[in-house]
Amino acid sequence: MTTGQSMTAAGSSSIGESRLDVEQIRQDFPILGQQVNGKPLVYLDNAATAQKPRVVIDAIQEYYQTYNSNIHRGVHHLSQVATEAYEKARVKAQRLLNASESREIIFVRSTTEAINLVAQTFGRERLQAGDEVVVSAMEHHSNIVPWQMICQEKDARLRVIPINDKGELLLEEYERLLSERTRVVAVTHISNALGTINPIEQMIEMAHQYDAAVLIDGAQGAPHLPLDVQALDCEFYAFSGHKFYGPTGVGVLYGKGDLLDSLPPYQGGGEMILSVSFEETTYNVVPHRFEAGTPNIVGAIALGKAIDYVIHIGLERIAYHEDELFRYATQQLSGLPDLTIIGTADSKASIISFVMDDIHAHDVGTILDQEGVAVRTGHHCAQPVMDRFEVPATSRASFAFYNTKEEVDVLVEGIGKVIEVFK
Ligand code: 7TS
Repeated sequence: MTTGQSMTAAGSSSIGESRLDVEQIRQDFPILGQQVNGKPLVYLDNAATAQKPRVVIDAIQEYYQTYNSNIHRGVHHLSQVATEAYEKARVKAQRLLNASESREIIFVRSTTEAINLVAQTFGRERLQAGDEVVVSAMEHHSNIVPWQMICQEKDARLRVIPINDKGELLLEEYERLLSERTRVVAVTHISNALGTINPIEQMIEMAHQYDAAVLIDGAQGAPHLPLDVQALDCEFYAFSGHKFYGPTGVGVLYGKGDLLDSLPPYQGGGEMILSVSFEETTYNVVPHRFEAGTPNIVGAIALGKAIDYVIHIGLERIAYHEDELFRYATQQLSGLPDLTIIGTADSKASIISFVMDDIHAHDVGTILDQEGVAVRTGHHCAQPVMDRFEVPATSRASFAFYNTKEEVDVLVEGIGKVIEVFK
């Protein structure tokens, strides 16, 4: 943890110690102050999308009010200002991930698009019949289906790392799956349905022994853990802006520079070309080769502001606070009758999925909503996880750095009401 540093996280006041001043931070998120169903909002659906600090909201308004313009093509003033802001955001993402060059950052629509991009470029070019792609049994659908699609097309095989009853990957099974046929390992950093933090460093090293490329789905990882893609040595790392306190419609794909240079384009159009004629088109350099058409300019700029905001608070302090909340919530929920936590890995992030005896998750969610508590219910786009644990759905509370222990108490009281209603 960072200690003893005087930081002015979240606005103007000095925190002056390693703990977060959560009440101060909450002032930066206008949405958190509202009431839902006559109760103060308790927002515990951060794994689906996180709330936005005022600096992000203001950046969006400022862009449209003062310098809305297309980028990389105008000599006029507004275009230059917008281009500079967009490219600055790329450098912010580079620093967040500790990528060695800014061209290794590609702005995409979301994690989903990032994974499709890799499957349709790297996968399309490198996979041959009989090759294998390894994913895990705890992947979000967006890290399964794009691989399934390209495997079908190439007559390649999708292999799946199984998980144990705690929701941990079985590393000895992973080792057995790896071979000279493995071209890609695509695995999530943190499971959105179970909260498991996977040992990706070790998994990347194991994959590299077979020269397989590794894509890390960082949709849940990037907002909650400090990252260093150079130390990790993964080929690709993907995350979504909207789970990182930024806007929807923008995300980041990191790829190793030399590898990106060697890949064909994903989509064709403006911006990704150097020259076009009906006889021949030459493609632009990385990252522009992968950013066809007018991108989400304001999205990238506002994501840059979110990155500044998060870095200012400090991902280590965020991880520490969220871990405290997670431990407290786990302890409180474990004491409740008729409630079972799904996903009890030794290494977990601040995501708690649970089921209640004879009560459907949607009923849990509806009653909690009456108390102002927002949780997600359903299969969380991870149906294989539901199958593995033989449940149709779970209720899921997922925490961010602006959540408090008092909010955990409201959740626990709300679940008490659920029990009252159904027993
Ligand atoms: N990967 C993981 C691990 C995710 O949790 C999600 C979204 C995605 C990929 C896809 O992200 P997107 O931004 O491209 O949609 N997870 C969730 C969730 O848990 N609830 O809603 C969306």
